[in-house]
Amino acid sequence: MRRVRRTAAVAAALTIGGLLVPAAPAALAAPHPVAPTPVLAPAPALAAPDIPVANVKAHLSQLQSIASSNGGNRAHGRAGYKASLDYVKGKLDAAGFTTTVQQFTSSGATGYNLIADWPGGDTGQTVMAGSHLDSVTSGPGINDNGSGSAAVLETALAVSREQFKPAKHLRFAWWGAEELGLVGSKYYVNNLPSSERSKISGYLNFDMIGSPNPGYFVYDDNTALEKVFKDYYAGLNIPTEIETEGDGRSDHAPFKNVGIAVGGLFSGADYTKTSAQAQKWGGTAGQPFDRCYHSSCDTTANINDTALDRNSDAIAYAIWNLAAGSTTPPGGVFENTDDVAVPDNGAAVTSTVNVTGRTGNAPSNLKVDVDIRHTWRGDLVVDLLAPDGTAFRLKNSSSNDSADDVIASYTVNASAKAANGAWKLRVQDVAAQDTGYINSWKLTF
Ligand code: DTR
Ligand code: ZN
Ligand code: ZN
Ligand code: CA
Repeated sequence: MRRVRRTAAVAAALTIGGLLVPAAPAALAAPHPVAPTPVLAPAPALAAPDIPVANVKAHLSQLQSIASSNGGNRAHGRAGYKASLDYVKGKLDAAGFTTTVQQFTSSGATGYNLIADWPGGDTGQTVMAGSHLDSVTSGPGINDNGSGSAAVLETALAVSREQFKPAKHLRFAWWGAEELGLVGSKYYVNNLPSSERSKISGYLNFDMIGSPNPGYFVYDDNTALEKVFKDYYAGLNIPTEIETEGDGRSDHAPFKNVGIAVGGLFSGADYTKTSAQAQKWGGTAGQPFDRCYHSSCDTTANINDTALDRNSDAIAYAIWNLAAGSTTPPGGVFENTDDVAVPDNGAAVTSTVNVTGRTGNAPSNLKVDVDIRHTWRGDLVVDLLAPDGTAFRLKNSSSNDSADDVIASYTVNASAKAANGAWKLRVQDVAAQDTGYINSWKLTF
C-alpha cells in the first residue's frame, strides 16, 4: 500500500556535540550540487622536468632482455619478475631512495612489492605513484606494464637528478602479481595501518601508458587528481577521455576502496579505437588500442613512443604539482562522490573520506555537507563517524517527513577528535517502503 505523502516541515534544528546548530533547510528540489570543490588548494602550475623518453625506453629494453633471458616473461613467481624488481631497485638505491621489498605469497609462489621513499617532505601528506611490474606468463609485458613501471622509475630518477625537495613526502611503488588479481597492491593496502593510510593524500596509478594505437584516458575517480592530468593535456591541446573500462581493474582499486584519493592515466588495452577517437588522437580506427594485450607480441616493438613520452611527462607534471602543495591545505575539503545504495528498512551503510594533511584536531565548526537521494527522507537516520568511531547525530528519522532527499549542511563540534583519519557518513533507512542512495558528501575544515 503506497504511503500517503504529506507536506513536511523543511527546516530542522539539531543538537550536535552539545552545540545547537540550525540545519540548513534541505531544499525540496535542490538542483544537483555544483561541481565539487577541488580537494587541493589551487596552486600555480609548477614546471616539472622533461622525462627523456629515451631513458624510459632504455628501461624497457632492460625489461625485454630480462624476459628474453627468463623464459620470455616477467610473471609472478617466475625468475623474470624478481630480476625485473632487482633492476628497478638497483637504480633507485643508486639514486638515494630508501627502498623496501615487501614479500607475500600468491598461488604458492613468493611475490614482491618494491616501495621507494624519497627522503624528506611531510610524511603526514604522502603523494604516491605506482605501477605493476609483473607481466602475464604469455609474454614480456612491455606495454602491460613495463610502460608504467619504466615511466614511474624514470620520474623517480628525475626527482633524484633534480634533488626535488617538495613540501609533501614522495613514495613510489612497483606491485607484484597484479595480473593474478591486484594481489600485491591489495597486500600492501591491507597491511597498511589506518593511521598510515590516512597519511596518503593521493595514489596515482599507471598501467599501460604506451599502447601502440594509443588513446589518452584519465581516471575520473577523484576530481582534483583528474584535473591535474586534464590540465597537463590541455596544455598540449590534446583532448582526453575518462577512463571507463578500468574501475577495479588495476592497482588503484585497493587504495580507492579504503577511501584514498586515486588518479591515473591509461592508453588503452583490448578495446577497439573508434573513428571519432582516431579523428582526435590519430592511429587506426577499428583496431584495438593494444592488439598485443596479454600476448607474446607485447615486446619493445609494441610501444608508441609519443604516447609513452607524453604520459611520462604527465606523471612528472603531476608529481611536481601535487607534492609541492602547502603543508596544510588552508581550507581542506574532503569529498566522496561515489554512490552508495541505502537498503530499504535495512542495515546502515557508510561512505568514507580520508582526511590527510591536517594538523591537530578537527574544528568546533566542522562543516558536513550531505547529498542523499531518497523518496521519503523521514526514513533516514544520518550520523557522522569520527576516525575513532565516535558518532555525531546529524539527522533523526521522523514518521511525518515524507519529502524527498536530504541535501543539507550540518555543523559539528568535532574539536575533541583528531582531524586526520577515515571519517564516515553513516546512513540507515529505518522504515519500510521508499529507498535511496548516498549521492555525495564532504567535510570542510
Ligand atoms: N588491468 C590491466 C589492464 C587494464 C584493462 N583495462 C584497464 C583500465 C585501466 C587500467 C588498466 C586496465 C592489466 O591487465 O594489467
Ligand atoms: Zn595485464
Ligand atoms: Zn596491467
Ligand atoms: Ca524505506
